[in-house]
Amino acid sequence: MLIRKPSPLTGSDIPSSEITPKEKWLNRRSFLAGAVATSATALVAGEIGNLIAPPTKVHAAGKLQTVKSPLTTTGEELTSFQDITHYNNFYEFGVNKSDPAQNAGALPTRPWAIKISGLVKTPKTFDIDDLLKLRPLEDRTYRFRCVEAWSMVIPWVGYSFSELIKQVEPLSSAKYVEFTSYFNAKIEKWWPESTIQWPYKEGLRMDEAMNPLTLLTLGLYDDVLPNQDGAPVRIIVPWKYGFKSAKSIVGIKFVDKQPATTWNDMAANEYGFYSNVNPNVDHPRWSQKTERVIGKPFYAQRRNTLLFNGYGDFVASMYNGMDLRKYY
Ligand SMILES: Nc1nc2c(c(=O)[nH]1)N[C@H]1C(S)=C(S)[C@@H](COP(=O)(O)O)O[C@H]1N2
Ligand SMILES: [Mo]
Repeated sequence: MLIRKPSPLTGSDIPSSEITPKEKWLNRRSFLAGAVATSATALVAGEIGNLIAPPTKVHAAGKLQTVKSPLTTTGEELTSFQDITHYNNFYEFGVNKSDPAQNAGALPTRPWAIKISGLVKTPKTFDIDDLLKLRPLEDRTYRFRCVEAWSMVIPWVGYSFSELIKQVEPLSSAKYVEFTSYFNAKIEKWWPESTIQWPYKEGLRMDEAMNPLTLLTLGLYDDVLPNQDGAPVRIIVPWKYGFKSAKSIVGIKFVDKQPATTWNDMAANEYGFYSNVNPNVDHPRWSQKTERVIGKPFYAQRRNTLLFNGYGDFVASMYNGMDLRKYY
């Protein structure tokens, strides 16, 4: 992405770790591989659509009790916990990929309130511990594609954001949702390393926010979110580039106009509001046709990027009639 120093595209990559995920995840993976092999839907799109229904209980090996979501992406190797937590973008804690792991320990994740306001019938402020109890927590593995053309496969924990939206009853005038990340210049003292206007802000159109794939994310690998991944709560929108997924959210506001968003403000010609993953629309400074899979050996890293990150069956209809070159 566009930053002052150093450019993430000119070699600040840290070597990806080869550390093996915990044994339980290997077990889960082989369980899933079996389930997929016997599933009639296994070949849908070749990539995703491998839905396993109904949700089944999985072993509570971590701190959070989760159920397997029918909306999980299967058949792809999970990125290791080590890579997911040591190769991050969280510019409040520094612009290098290894900075958040080092610095985000400073983030105070309790107490934590999320204020929901704007065009809703019942504005509410939720305590994070109530959000954790609001709905059964699901293990939802999604492919994650950063606009910088790298990707991971991450076993997130959470539930559909629509479940939270229902709690506040949006008015019909609510057309967009705006997310605001936590910002404290004294705590996140690395903020001057980029030219971002803090706090970090992101937004979705109402139908995108309501789409069942949009995940209110409270954990990963069956545990609470590590600070560097946006503790204690973030949003994950798996068919969009990673920067749409605001971390450490403190504010959710329902509005009638498309909200200003951080990267769009920084460089509108490079980062659109929609930012749907699209191999046919290149970033002005690099191709989006392929991506580097973090954690794979260098000779196996490149893979083709899929339109909507492979989630087209679930989301493409929201963009019917829209020119995706214009609304990038
Ligand atoms: N508050 C905040 N949210 C953020 C960012 C950030 O710098 N600050 N970076 C974004 C970008 S560019 C990406 S790719 C993802 C990275 O999430 P991860 O580190 O958990 O992989 O978070 C997004 N959300
Ligand atoms: Mo990103």
